[in-house]
Amino acid sequence: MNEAVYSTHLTSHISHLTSMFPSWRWFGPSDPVSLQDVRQAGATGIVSALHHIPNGQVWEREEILKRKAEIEAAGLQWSVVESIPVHEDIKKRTGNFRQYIENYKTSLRNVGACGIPTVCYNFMPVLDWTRSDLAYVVEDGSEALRFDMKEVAAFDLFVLQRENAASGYSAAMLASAEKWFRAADPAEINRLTRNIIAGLPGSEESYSVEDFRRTLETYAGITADVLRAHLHAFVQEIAPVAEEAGVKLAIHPDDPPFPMFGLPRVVSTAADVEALFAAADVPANGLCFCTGSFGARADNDLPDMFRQLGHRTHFLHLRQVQLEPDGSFYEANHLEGSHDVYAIMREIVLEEQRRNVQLPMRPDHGHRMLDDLCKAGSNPGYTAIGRLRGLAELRGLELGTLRGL
Ligand code: DNO
Repeated sequence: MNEAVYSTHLTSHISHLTSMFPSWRWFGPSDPVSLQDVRQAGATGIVSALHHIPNGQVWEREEILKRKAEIEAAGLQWSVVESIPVHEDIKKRTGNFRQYIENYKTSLRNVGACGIPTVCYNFMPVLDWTRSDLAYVVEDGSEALRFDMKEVAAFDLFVLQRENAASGYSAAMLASAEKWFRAADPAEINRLTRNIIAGLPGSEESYSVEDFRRTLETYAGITADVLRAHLHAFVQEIAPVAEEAGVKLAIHPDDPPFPMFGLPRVVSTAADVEALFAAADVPANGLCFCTGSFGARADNDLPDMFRQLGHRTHFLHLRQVQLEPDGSFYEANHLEGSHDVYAIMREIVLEEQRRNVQLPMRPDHGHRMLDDLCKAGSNPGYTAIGRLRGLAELRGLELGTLRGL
């Protein structure tokens, strides 16, 4: 056998060729997945946020440094803040929005001063990401997250009873939503309601049906154009501060990337992102390229989008969705689903070489599988083993892609 096999040469060759910065979302000390688990999964970067700080308040340096020290004590590096949440007042430009923008700038300066290079955020009104089923059993027995259009429509029409809701759905969708609702028992309806409005992991908001209805009303008159103008005005203020603080901003796309419950969406397509880049033309004004979020629209061609938007992409969320004809989707294994993962990976690797950067990448979500199926208290989408599988598969694909260039 060739002597080289026994030397470290091969391993160092491999790590030299790995271009992404393998990262992992960690919700902080209460996360059932420990930092040691993360190391064993093969990630070296941590994506984390100070969830205990109320939305809108300043992240003080002391608090940031405390979390950073904890991460570093485990031999890991805090690669990305996900997220500093954007207060609803900023999205609507009402109430205390001026103060909240000032606080946001201070937080960015503090994050930069503490040496964390990237901050992810989103501009989705009212709800962060949305799913209807958190335990959709796929054919191998593992559980995936699912967005079922007829169930979401049933919630909208019959639980929320939103005025004019029916005008947002096709006749066929109205019929299947009604059929589903008539057959569903109260426990199912309750579960669906909670899944949609009680707040998924990482969301900063949680509502009762009554609160949700009231909050939706506060968006009356906020059309897509108005929300877009508010986003651009916000980014025009914070991007120069981020630039100066040495922080790269990475906006997370809408998940899913289409209007829901009458709320507009403005970060769903390449055109939306191009307009945002143009609104504040500095490198710090960038994107979190989330393949699963953009990928929930059949008309988003992901490799094409990456070719177009990669130059300002500062963070990667990699996962796959399986699309269905009525607009529903579920989260497929990381290398399966409706999009060509190899073609996307190729664009990523080429862009990283062009820019000579290692983009932080986290395997976004994963199925609940194996031992995790027996554990209580895991965060939907954020179990250890499903993400470990995703990370391993993605890193293998990356290495193969690099070697094959
Ligand atoms: C879901 C996540 C989102 C994301 C925020 C970013 O799994 O990708 O909650 O963190 O939208 O601000």
